[in-house]
Amino acid sequence: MTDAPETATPETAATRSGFVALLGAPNAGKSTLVNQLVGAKVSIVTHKVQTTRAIVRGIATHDNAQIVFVDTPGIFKPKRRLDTAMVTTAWGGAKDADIILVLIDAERGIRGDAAAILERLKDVRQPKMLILNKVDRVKPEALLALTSAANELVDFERTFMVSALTGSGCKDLLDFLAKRLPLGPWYYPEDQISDLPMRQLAAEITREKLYLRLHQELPYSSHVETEKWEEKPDGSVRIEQVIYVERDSQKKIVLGHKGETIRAIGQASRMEIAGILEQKVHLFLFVKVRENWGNDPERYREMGLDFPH
Ligand SMILES: Nc1nc2c(ncn2[C@@H]2O[C@H](COP(=O)(O)OP(=O)(O)OP(=O)(O)O)[C@@H](O)[C@H]2O)c(=O)[nH]1
Ligand SMILES: [Mg+2]
Repeated sequence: MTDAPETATPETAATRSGFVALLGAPNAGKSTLVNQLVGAKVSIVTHKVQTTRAIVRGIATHDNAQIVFVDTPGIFKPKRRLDTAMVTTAWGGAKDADIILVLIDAERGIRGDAAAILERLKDVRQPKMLILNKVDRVKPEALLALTSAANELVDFERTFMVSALTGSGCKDLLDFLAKRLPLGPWYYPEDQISDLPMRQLAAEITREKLYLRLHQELPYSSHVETEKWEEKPDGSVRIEQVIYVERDSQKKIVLGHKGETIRAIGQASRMEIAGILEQKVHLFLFVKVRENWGNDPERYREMGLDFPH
């Protein structure tokens, strides 16, 4: 009974792979955690709610596993059409996942949006892990109380306590996921860390700078698209982006006094894009008023969202 044919080569038998979706209320730290686990910035982060608008996949390899993290928009009670598209997209991202990580901001606890998410998770069949994030901000006693309260509501397989910001607890999570995912070949080339095209990541980076710079409702009324991407013979790249806003008064705010605001946004964005590309970047930002962009199907297509009718 020797020399039986192997059904798989040792390499393929050893590899694991799968999709791990992160769900949670806005601002729970999903994008920060994806960036921390991938080890590079693939998804933009701000202190404001509703930063992530569409699905962003960040890819990590750990031990013999390729873990595809699916960053989703925060889940909340939608009001506008764009909100509905974001929330539908978030739940959709969970549908195809092998494992779901449910993020709770440990400082906020189970309130409002987080409570509603836990309620709806009862109907989700995939294995679910509870991730208490921002543990750098709370006392251990509070974490234990939160763990038991959440586990009473939902049948979590495991609970992890992490700080996406400092990286605390993140290696344990990666170790666990790398073993927990099913056997199978990798989905992406070994060195790929994101599935977002560079044009889109560049638009996201500008949107991040806009969020960081502007206040109140303005960020939510704006949208950024990369319109031109031209590689120059001298090795530099010329990028043109349009910032869409809804009203003329908003355009004035984005431009700022003598164009100061847009210049600062452009400079911060250009520096970050250049750092990623390792290339000299000439970035040109234009502001356009498009009153009803929040109801324009074409804008949704650009963002990778379905248009809710
Ligand atoms: N102190 C602390 N802050 C954190 C941690 N993780 C994330 N944050 C902060 O929380 C804020 C929101 O982080 P994001 O990663 O954008 O949150 P998100 O869940 O992706 O938010 P949406 O995309 O709006 O749904 C940012 O200011 C982060 O720096 C953490 O572990 N500790
Ligand atoms: Mg996010």
